[in-house]
Amino acid sequence: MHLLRRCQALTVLLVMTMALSLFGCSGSGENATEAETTLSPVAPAQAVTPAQGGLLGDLDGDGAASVGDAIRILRIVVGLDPDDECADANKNGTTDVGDAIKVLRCVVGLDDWPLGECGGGPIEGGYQFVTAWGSEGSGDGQFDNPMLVAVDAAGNVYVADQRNHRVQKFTSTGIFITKWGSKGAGDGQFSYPSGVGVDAAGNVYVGDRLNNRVQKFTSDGTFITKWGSAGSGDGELSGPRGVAVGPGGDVYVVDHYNSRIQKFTSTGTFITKWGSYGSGDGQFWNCFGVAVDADGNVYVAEEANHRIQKFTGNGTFITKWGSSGSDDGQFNCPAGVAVDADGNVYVVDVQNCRIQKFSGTGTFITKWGSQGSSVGQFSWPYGVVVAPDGSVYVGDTTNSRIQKFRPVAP
Ligand SMILES: [Ca+2]
Ligand SMILES: [Ca+2]
Repeated sequence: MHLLRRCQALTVLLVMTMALSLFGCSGSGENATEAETTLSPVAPAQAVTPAQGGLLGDLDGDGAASVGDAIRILRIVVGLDPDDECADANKNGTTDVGDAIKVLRCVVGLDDWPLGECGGGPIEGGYQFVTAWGSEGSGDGQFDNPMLVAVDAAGNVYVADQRNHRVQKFTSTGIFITKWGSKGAGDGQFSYPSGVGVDAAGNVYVGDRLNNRVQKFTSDGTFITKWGSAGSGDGELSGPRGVAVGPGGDVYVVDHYNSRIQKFTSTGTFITKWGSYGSGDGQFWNCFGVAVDADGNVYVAEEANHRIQKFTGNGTFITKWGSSGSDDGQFNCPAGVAVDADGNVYVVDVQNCRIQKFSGTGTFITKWGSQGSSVGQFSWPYGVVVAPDGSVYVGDTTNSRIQKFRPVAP
């Protein structure tokens, strides 16, 4: 993104905003503008203390609405300033032109000020709710059964939007960037995609579940290659679920109905496999999510065995933890699994409607979440991923939304 282009976009947005505010329009903020879809991601905030909170739309913190606040919002929209959770004046979950319009309406007295509180989201288990986005539907930013999620090195979030047969890409604050896919078996089409993984270069791998294949795309959704077909031979797949990329670029695929993990090169050449149906060490029962740590160790979540298994990158069993239940360290159908830069493991405990966090050897650290639709609550969540800055994104499946949390100091 060139500075000139940003400045031009900023000027256009400013003129548009002023015009809309003068005519008393209220921006819906539902549709991403061209500026939003092309802006480059901003560096995620390294928040380590709980947000103190403030007033929505008051970007300079002086307790009043001003034109300066609106300009600050527009600078965020076009990528000149990092995002601020107090920017979402119209409360639609993203920073957009509508927020600047909302503030300007307050400046000229068309709307009442203040617009509400920002920041200071509920804290549970050492994690603070930051934001949520999405609702049920098929429009941009809407979901139908969102499953597993992934994040790239820049902090962008990818969602396997299963029943919409597509992948959606968002900024770290939930601004819609792009989408790709439709129902079908052609290149770039999907049949109930369930898993998504991203490599260090930003390429996106999708577990195309009922097409029994993996598809690889660029970070903006351009088809690169595909591999797999229905079966149980090497390189064949049966209902692939989770997909994860190791530190060397190899791709691990949860071969759900074959009860095994398959490992491929980044272009789909079969390397190795392990697992069989069962409950012993190295066996799987309804394996679902997979994650790889910085050392190349592989973590697999199994819904029906209610456990996490840890392997070397070539499938040698290391350890396991978990059993059926709702106590700390127990699971009721774990699905998504993720690992952070320090090697901590995060598990979506689907029917307990919570996230549990463990050390890399399975020692329970913390948990958060309960069943419901309020912020910080979940309804049959499936996906979890940790961004480079430690933010945790959860695919809150039955609530048709993504929720973002951040670790906070006590
Ligand atoms: Ca202000
Ligand atoms: Ca907004």
